[in-house]
Amino acid sequence: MTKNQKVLTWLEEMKALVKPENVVWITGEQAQLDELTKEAVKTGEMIELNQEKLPGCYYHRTAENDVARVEDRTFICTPTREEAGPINNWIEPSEAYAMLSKLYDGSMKGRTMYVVPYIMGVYGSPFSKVGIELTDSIYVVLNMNIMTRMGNIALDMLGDDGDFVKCLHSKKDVNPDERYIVHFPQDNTIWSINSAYGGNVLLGKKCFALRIASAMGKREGWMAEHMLILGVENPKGEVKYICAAFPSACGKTNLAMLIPPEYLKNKGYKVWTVGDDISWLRIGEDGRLWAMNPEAGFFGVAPGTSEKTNFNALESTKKNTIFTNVAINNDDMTVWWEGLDKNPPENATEWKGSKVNGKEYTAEGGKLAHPNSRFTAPAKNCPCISSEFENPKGVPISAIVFGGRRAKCAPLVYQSRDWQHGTFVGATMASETTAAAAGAVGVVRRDPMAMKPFVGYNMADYWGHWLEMGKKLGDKAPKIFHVNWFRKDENDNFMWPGFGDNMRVLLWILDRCENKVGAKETAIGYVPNPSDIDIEGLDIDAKTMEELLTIDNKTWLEDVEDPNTGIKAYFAQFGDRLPKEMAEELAKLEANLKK
Ligand code: GTP
Ligand code: SPV
Ligand code: MN
Repeated sequence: MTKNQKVLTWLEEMKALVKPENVVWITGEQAQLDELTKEAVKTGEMIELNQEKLPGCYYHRTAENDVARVEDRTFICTPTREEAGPINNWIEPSEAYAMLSKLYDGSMKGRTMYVVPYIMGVYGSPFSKVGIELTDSIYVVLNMNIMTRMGNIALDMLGDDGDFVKCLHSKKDVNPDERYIVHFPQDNTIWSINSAYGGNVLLGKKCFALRIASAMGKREGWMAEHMLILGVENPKGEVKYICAAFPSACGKTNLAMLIPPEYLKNKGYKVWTVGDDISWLRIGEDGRLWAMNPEAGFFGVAPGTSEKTNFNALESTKKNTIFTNVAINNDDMTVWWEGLDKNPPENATEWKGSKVNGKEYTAEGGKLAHPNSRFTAPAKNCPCISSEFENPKGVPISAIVFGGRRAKCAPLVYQSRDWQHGTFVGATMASETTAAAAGAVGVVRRDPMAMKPFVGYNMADYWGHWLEMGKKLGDKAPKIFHVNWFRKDENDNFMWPGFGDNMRVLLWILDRCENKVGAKETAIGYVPNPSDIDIEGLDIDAKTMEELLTIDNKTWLEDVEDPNTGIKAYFAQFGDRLPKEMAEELAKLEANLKK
């Protein structure tokens, strides 16, 4: 398959450890994928869906204890604890290898080990990188085929002497007490064991393209970010690109594929999707920041996805898609989830596998689909996929947008004063937790740049890297903004309609980038004059709009000073590794708020 000695040596070592019955190289050829799909259907690992209504679509159910990322079992094993930093779990590397080797010993006995070579990025781009994942799961192979460019194409790009990220995955017996997702940034190595859920096992995604790649980016002068990439086309046909970082299940896929409101569509505005989750960013020859999407598919949240909220995502799932932990409509073997429509199937199988009357079950408050149920869909299925999706150079970025789920505090949108302040805005982001990770949902926590669970080194050094990149970019740096689609009123209702109407905010952002519109200077940055956000055709009154854009200095001061959740306390844990620029910005914010 390959003459690359580094690959062959590593493979022999791993085989000796996990002791598989067979080894199968994944070529990427359709015939092989079809065979594997057949086998998975035979063993029950996958369920065939209605091939007329959903051609090429299959269903997979994970273990009940294995439905989300496990942040408390995720480790960054740098040589010293300080390199991993205070917000990452850490084990000394040799200790981690020793502990895990015991778990992996014979973990593939009686099983087949699939060797999955894959590219993050497009074939031949100097920005792309190769990984090889060893796995005992057909589900992983079939998902990797959607999410990456997989098979011989990757070995070809690797060549006889290329380096690659070494990924070892064994679902073993899916024992949650011995589940580990472990990264060795110095060795470009990832070891994942005892899980079969997406983010824990599709090792090209969060493990490589964010945790390992963020460490590579720091060493090599680029950035790996938890960001969607979209293009906004104006009526003149000019396209401007935006990157946006929101925490897991906070609206990246939705924003990346948004459909503009009718009145803007009629004027000729369009949105194009380049990526929905991860950006690799570099400074181009022109000195601007360029972004590329290293993935080939979407691993999207199903609940809440409907024709109304995200038509393009729904369309993307109509063929060659794998659904995980949604509900099945047994009448016609199609899928259903909360928010798809108001008609839960009567003859349903809920995500855990019980047959239920879906109407009664949901009426009693039961959830047919797991809140973190997902679809894995090829990006090429997306009706609004950008013509630049496979451009090996990526796209030039005009604006970076941070955002979170904040019922209070953060306004609909504001702009930072400059890159340094923008870095501070990203570093101090907070958001309510979601079902994308195991643990409590709805608790506000700091999630800097939406990278809390994904940074592969010390978060303080990562902020330093952001500041470095800003210095290199100088006046060509993208402008940095913060948005919040999730502000709630006293009755717990979202105040902003969100989804397609977020386009109204994007237009303000792009106008600011081109100095076409004014703004109000506040303690936290520039906020729109309410009349500058176009609310034509929206059922929203001027008072609500005011409210959405109000900065309450008292609430903000609490956000700075709260001894448990405040920015000050958060920064303190980084000690003198905190860049002085961040301390400066904090002092400035505090002074502004007290004015
Ligand atoms: P990951 O794949 O976990 O990284 O999530 P994501 O950031 O791509 O989030 P996604 O777009 O899948 O949205 C998650 C949930 O938020 C879904 O249930 C959406 O329906 C909901 N959502 C997305 N955008 C909006 C919005 O503008 N307003 C409101 N109220 N809800 C939204
Ligand atoms: C996220 O949790 O941010 C995801 C899904 O995009 S996972 O691949 O599980 O990380
Ligand atoms: Mn994500």
